[in-house]
Amino acid sequence: MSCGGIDMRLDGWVALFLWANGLTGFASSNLVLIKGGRFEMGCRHCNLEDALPLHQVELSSFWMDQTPVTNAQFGAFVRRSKYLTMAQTKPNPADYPSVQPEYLVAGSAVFSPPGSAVSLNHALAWWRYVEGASWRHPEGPATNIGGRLDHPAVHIAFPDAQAYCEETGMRLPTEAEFEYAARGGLDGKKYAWGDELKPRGKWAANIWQGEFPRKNLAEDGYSGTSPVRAFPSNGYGLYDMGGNVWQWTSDWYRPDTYRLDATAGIVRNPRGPSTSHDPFDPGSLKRVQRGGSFLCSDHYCTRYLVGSRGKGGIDSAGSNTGFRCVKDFKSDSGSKSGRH
Ligand SMILES: [Ca+2]
Repeated sequence: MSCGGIDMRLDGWVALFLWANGLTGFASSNLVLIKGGRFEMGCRHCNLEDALPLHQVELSSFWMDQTPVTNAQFGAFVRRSKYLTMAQTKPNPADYPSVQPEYLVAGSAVFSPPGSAVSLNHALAWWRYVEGASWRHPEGPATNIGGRLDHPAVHIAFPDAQAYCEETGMRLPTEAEFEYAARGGLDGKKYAWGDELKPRGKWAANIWQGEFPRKNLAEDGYSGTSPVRAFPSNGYGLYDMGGNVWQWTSDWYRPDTYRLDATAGIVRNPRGPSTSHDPFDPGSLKRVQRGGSFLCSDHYCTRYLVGSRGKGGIDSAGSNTGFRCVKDFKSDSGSKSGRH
């Protein structure tokens, strides 16, 4: 990958020229410059209370990873830093006083389709905690990422994503930045690519087809994760802003965030609430996740709807949890750290 300082600097200056001339969406290596502006945040199509009311948000310009962070990129980070993810680390008994120590083993949640129909109210029916599952071994110790280097890294907990972004001189996107970028310049549309789920009869994202969670028809070509550029980019040149994997944002999750923001008129560069609260799981600290995943379908989850919101406990992840990073736009910031 071309990431030498000179190449990156040239890319940066070209991007700046295009930005100055109103031409956004230019990719600087793996980064896309998202020109700041105002948009209507929230989802009128989702039937989800926490994604309402619609409200006006204004953002400064920023750079964003063109794709979710891939296994190849995460592997390079691990080689540089020797970082161990939370899934690779035995939980500390002091953090889980109600759990018997013998059950505290390193691992992560792996999607495991049940053999028969189950209630969609009980997610544990299709998730299994697998000892040894991690980004290197997505379905457990006997599996690996061979052939999946261009897929998103998964089993990434919030601190893991944060560590990667910091090491590469970046940060996680705010929830508002993610939605603004995902809309790709389209106003008030249902999806990152428009209003049709299957434009021109083709699947536009890696989601679930068939009876969830039992029957995965994989009509879009993928039953699990897909290469990060397998589906068309949105209007800003960003891939996988809906479907494939959930992606962390830096905002704490609260269901009333939009209600409070909407009282403030135009909200500028919101960074989310100062505390987390999920009334359905009050004991857990959660950050907002965006994008839905390959497990979302039109009758379950549907969080690939561009204005919908997801949430995840900061210390947990699964075989459909990934991330991407952003970076503040400054007049000299076209040259990235060169570590992507
Ligand atoms: Ca699929």
